[in-house]
Amino acid sequence: MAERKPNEQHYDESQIQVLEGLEAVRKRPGMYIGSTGPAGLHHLVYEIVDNAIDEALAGYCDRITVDILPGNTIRVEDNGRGIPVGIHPKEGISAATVAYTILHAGGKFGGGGYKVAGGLHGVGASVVNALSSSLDLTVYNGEHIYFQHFYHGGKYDEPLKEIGDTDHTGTVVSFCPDDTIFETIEFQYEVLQDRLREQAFLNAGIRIILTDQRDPQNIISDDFYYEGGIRSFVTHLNKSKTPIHDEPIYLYKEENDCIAEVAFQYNDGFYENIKSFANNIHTIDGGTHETGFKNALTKVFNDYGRRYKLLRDSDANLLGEDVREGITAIISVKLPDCEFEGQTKGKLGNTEARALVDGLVTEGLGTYFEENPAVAKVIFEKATSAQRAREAARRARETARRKSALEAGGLPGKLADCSSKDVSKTEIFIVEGDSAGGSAKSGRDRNTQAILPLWGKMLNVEKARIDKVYTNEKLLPVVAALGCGIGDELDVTKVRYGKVIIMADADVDGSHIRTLLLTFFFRYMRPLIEEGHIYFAQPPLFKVFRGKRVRYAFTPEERDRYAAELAGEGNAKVDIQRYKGLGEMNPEQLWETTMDPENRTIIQVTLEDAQKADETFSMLMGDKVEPRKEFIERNAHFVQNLDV
Ligand code: 0RA
Repeated sequence: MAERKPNEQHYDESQIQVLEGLEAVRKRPGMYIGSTGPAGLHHLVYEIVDNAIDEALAGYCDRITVDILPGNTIRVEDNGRGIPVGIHPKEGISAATVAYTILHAGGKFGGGGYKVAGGLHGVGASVVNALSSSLDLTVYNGEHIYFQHFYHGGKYDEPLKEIGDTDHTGTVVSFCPDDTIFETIEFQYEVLQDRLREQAFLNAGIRIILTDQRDPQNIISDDFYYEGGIRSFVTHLNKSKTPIHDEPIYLYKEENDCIAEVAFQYNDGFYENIKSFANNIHTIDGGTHETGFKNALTKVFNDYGRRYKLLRDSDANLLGEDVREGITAIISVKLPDCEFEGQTKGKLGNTEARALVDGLVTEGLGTYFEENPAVAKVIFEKATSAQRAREAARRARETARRKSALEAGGLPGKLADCSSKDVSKTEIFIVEGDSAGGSAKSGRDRNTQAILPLWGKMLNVEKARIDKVYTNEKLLPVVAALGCGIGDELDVTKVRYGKVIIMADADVDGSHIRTLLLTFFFRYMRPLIEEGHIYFAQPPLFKVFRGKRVRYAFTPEERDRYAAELAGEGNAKVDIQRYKGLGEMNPEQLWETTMDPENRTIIQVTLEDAQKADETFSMLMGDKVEPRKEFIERNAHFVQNLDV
């Protein structure tokens, strides 16, 4: 056996430490990546891509490719300088190996620039390695190619090795998540697609190519490259809307190593869609940068209005909600050191970000309005019309309140209420259609379950302001039954039921009503979603029975499995009934399969679901034909499958 070099000995010692560190990650993956569900799984990809984006932000990389390979191996390649391969002075092993095996090896690779990760989790490459069954690292440094193979959560038999020559530079990482750790290792293309598209928008000029090669017969790919950066992001978000001015307004400022940029464009709708980011991390709960933006926007509008006598002296000031009606905005800041607050770390805390963005918008938008009076005029008129509508809504609300005070307890006539008032137990089923409503009423537990059948014509929330909700025959009963108010008057503590369960058929109409209601909740009662009050009922699709033995199936796979089980050895005849709608079930069946808390499955609606519904809704109901056509073509197969 060859004599040991001092270097190798050091290498063995550090390997032991390394494995202890990585073992901690494998024991408590949730602490590092949030969960071992799909969100945590996809997070692994973001960690590796974020490292490549850091290299791009440092100015050395402009192309990142992400491939999903058969077996759910992910391959991420960048054309940066290549991870440093020299021996790390302290650890005595290659710096690349350090980055992939030592927990919080500075989290990042050191060096200047804005480290994009470090936000929600930002845990680095070693965590990805710890949670992978295998990982291959290849580095091209312009002279040589280096390679190292890891297996079973970061173990390695050989150090980083030179394996050839090259005149290219870059880093390639391939990893396969450990299926003994994750609930599933099946990557979802759409999830990666959304995130990588967003990263390409946030980092103008970087090309990110995503390819799904899992099915050789059906290779899917997207090439994300946006010279316009967040301007293109705004255009993308507004694609199914009708903008009221041609180009997004774009403002940029760099100060004390901090960068702030905003892009926004108004459409003829009534809602605001503001997304903010800090170091490329979506700050879902906003924070200082968003506050700075909103304050400055309101200020600039009012100053402009007063200066040019667009607001008379007797007029009240425009409010924030007036000047944000119909806005689609992206706010992005890059700071040397981001601080995230709140329970989910979704809120930016750095105070300097508020002043930075406020200053940017105050100066930048002021100048923009001076230089573009025609655009200023249309936007300003939109804000004053929002102001008038807000006044009208207040009056409508008061009228509605006076009216409902005349009805019994202010509750809608069609509501079959429950007797309990204990919100920790009560639930309301919102049911489309009178026949399903009838079964639900007879089948329910009267003590805790209320039923509200919906009827009448739905309001197109896309095309109406809040005042119309108060006069809509379909939505008003929902508002009245829930009892917690809507819009900025909403008070979640007043909600009359702990669970609000939308019960609709598993067909196109049912999906329509779900989308409508979710959009309504998303826009006017969002805290109910945020606090987990909204659910979908899951009625079965099939009844599989042999005489008195009955099983309910929720998918065609379950149907087939139950049919085989019931048929048994002798292949006896099994009957299958397909439920076309809730109305076909008798009260007992509906109770047993869909309403009984002991047996049913209900699905809690997340804010993301609602956001998606809202986007789908805008597209389906908006004025633009093209995105609608595209959507229908893309989803045509779902529609076909519905009636197999
Ligand atoms: C040179 C130096 C440093 C990092 C990198 C290159 C680098 C890291 C990664 C991670 C993924 N792809 C990469 N490409 C390059 C360390 C920072 C420094 O010392 O300046």
